[in-house]
Amino acid sequence: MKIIDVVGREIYDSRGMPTLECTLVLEEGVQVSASVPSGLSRSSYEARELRDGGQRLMGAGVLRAIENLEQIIGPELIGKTPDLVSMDVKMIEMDGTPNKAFLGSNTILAASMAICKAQAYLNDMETYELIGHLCNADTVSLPFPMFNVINGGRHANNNLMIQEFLIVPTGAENFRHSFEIGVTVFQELKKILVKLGKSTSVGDEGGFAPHFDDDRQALDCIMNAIGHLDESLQDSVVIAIDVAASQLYDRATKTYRWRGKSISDQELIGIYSDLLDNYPIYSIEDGMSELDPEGFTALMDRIGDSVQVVGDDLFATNIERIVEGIENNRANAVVIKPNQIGTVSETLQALMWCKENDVNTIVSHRSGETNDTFIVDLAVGASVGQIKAGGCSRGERMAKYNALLRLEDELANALEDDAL
Ligand code: 2PG
Ligand code: MG
Repeated sequence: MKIIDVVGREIYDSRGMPTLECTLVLEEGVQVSASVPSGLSRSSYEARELRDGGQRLMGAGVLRAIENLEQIIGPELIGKTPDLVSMDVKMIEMDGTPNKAFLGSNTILAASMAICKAQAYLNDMETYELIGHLCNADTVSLPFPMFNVINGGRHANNNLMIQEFLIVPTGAENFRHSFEIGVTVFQELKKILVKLGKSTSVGDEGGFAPHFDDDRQALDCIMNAIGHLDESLQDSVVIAIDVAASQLYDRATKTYRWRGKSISDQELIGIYSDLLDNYPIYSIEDGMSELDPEGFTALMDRIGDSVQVVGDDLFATNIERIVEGIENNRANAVVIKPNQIGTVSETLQALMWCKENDVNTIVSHRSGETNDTFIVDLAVGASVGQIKAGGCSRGERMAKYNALLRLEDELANALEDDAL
């Protein structure tokens, strides 16, 4: 079945900002669509989104991306059978820049995700099955969810330094049980915030976003909420933070701005050590700036033996950066976001390298999302250990968690059928 048309559409993401949807029209009237997310605390190492500039939609329109999709990429795809790997290579070649700045990472990724879904459809597979197949995996598995319960930094209009406070139920029996634990903690946290007279409005990623005395008070509220769980579960719920420290970094003075003060690498690491002594934090993402790789190594030296030290902005899902960073002891885990690199195949290459080298990975949403659940297929198909897809609220975040719930049921049914 061949592609007969490639159509771009300007749609809007969860922040109400324009983003790109690509529809592939196949023979026999079949249509497959994919839409791309957009980050706010972006890394300078990410592939470049193409935006229109100018006055319309604050310069964020994607009409040029649509033009590239329909007039440059489209003619290459039309008349061919969807094939992710060769088509990604072709689009990278047509772009010709190191960071996809010519065609736009949003343009290329929207096409790449749609091609992946179309190829799965043609092979009578679910998208996660095709991804598993492309990763040479014999089995697929569900990830541990990292639920975002409090938003700070650039994802909220509050005074928190840390961008994301997440909880991870490690003692759950299955994904559905994890989700029940996540929802319970989220709802208990809401009651605690109400009692404290704090706002229960949510931030960009669906976690609560009130003002706090400081970041420790946010952690205290989370611990208090976890304390409302059944006693047998309380100790198995751990905390992760994404500091997104690139946002705090002053390039000129090589210091970090923390609660009105300028502090050094070592002082920031001291703050983390203190948090680790007081809270069950198992993972720190972007504890240092992407422009401070030595800071990452210092952090690894201090806590890397016992804590997941995660690089997100540092690596930008770029395999070369990941290899360099892991070899130089900058982190022991990697965030994977398809739109940081701009094609599905390059995302899979990064994931496979991590797997082969025993490096933990976390598949992640962006703060500006659509209802596309592609990252769920990616996490399950490539058997990625962890996924962060936001809080237990907001439709675009729930779309991912609900897709995981459905997939869990589907996989269980398939296992039962096999056993018969
Ligand atoms: C992050 C992401 C997603 P953004 O820093 O990990 O949570 O944020 O999409 O704004 O870059
Ligand atoms: Mg991050």
